[in-house]
Amino acid sequence: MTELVRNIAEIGAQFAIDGTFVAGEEIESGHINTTYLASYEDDEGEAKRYILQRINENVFPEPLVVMKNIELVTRHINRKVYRHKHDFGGQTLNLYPGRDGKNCVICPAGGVWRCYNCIEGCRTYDVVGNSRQAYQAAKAFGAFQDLVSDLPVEKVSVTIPDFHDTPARYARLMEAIKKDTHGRVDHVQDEITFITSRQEITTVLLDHLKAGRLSERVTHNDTKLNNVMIDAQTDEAVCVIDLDTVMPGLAIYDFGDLIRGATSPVAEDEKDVSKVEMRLPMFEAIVEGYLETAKNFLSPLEIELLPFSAKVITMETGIRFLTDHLEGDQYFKIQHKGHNLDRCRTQLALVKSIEDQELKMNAFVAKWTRA
Ligand code: GN1
Ligand code: MG
Repeated sequence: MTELVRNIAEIGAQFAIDGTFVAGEEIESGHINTTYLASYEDDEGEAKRYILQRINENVFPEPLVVMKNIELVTRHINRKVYRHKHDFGGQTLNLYPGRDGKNCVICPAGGVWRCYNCIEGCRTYDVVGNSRQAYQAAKAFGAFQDLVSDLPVEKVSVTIPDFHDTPARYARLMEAIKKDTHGRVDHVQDEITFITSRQEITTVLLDHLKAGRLSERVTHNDTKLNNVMIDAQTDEAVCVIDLDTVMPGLAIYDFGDLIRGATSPVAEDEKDVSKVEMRLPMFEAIVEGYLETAKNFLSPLEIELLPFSAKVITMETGIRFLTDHLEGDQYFKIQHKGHNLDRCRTQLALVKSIEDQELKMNAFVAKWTRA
C-alpha cells in the first residue's frame, strides 16, 4: 500500500461507510479541493465507491458553514426527488456522515473532510463533445435551480462574500495592478487594456439587483461542464456535483458560466487562443436545455439578459485569473508558470467571440421573451 492509499483508507475509516477498504486514488480535477475516490467491498463481495474530499480552507475559511449549506441543499433535493419521483437519472448526491453522525470529519492529520456517494456509470467532460451534452448539462443545472427554487434564500449562508460581485473583482484587479507584487504587470498590458476598455459591463447586473429589477435565488455558482455527471452510455445528465459554492446569487450568472465553460471547442487553459470560440449551436443547445427546466421561475428580464450574463461572467473569470497571476498564483492551483495567464487569455478571447455574436444570441433568446 502506498502512503497515499494508506491516507485514503485512514480518512475513509472515519466515515459511517460499510465494507472493507480495497483501493484508493486521487482524482485530479478542479482547481480548489483535494479529492479521493475510495473503493470498498461488502461481505457479499459487492463493490461500493465513495468520494472523499478535503475542503480548501484557503478558499473557504468557514468549511463548517459550507457543509451546512450542502446538507441543507442535498436533503431538500433528496426529499423532493423521493417524494415526487422527479428524478432525472436515478442518482442524487448524498452526504455520508462521520462516525459521530456529523456531516463532516476533522481529520487528526488536518483538514475538514466530507464523504459523498460516487455517482456510478457516469463521466465528466472538460470540453463539450457535442450539442447534446451541452443541452443535457444545461438542463441539469436548470433542474438544480428549479429544485432549490422554493428554498428560502436567507436559509443559505454566504460562504465566499462577494463571490460574483463583478465590480469588486474588477476593483481587486486594479489593486493588484497597482501593487504589482510579482513584477508581472509589464507583460500583461494587452489584457489590462482589453479589460479596462470594457469596465462598464461589470456593473450592469448588480445595478439591476440593487434597483430591485433582479432578485437573488439559491444558485450553484460553479456551473462548469465538468460539474455535471453525464451517463457514459446515454450521454444524459444524471446530477450536478460540487455544491461548495451554493449560495444566494443571480440565476443568470449560473447560466452565463455554462456558456463560458461549454461552448468553446478547447480547454480553459488552451495556449492557442485562436482556437477559442463561442460556438452558436452550443449556445442554442444550452439555452434550450436551461429554459426547459428553469423557464417557470425566471422573469422576462432574466431571460432577456441570458446572453449578456455570459459575457459578464466570462470577463469576471478572466479578471480573476489575471488577478491571481499578478498576485503570484495564490488562489487557483497551477500546473506550470503562467498557467493563470493562459487561462485569462482564453477567457478574454471568449468575451471577444461573444461580442461578435451578441446580436444573434439576443435574437435567439428573444423567442422565449415573446412567447
Ligand atoms: C474554480 O472548483 P472548480 O475548479 O470547479 C472556481 C470557480 C471558477 C473556476 C474556473 C470556489 O472552480 O469560481 O469559475 O475554478 N471555484 C471557486 O475554472 O473559486
Ligand atoms: Mg468548484
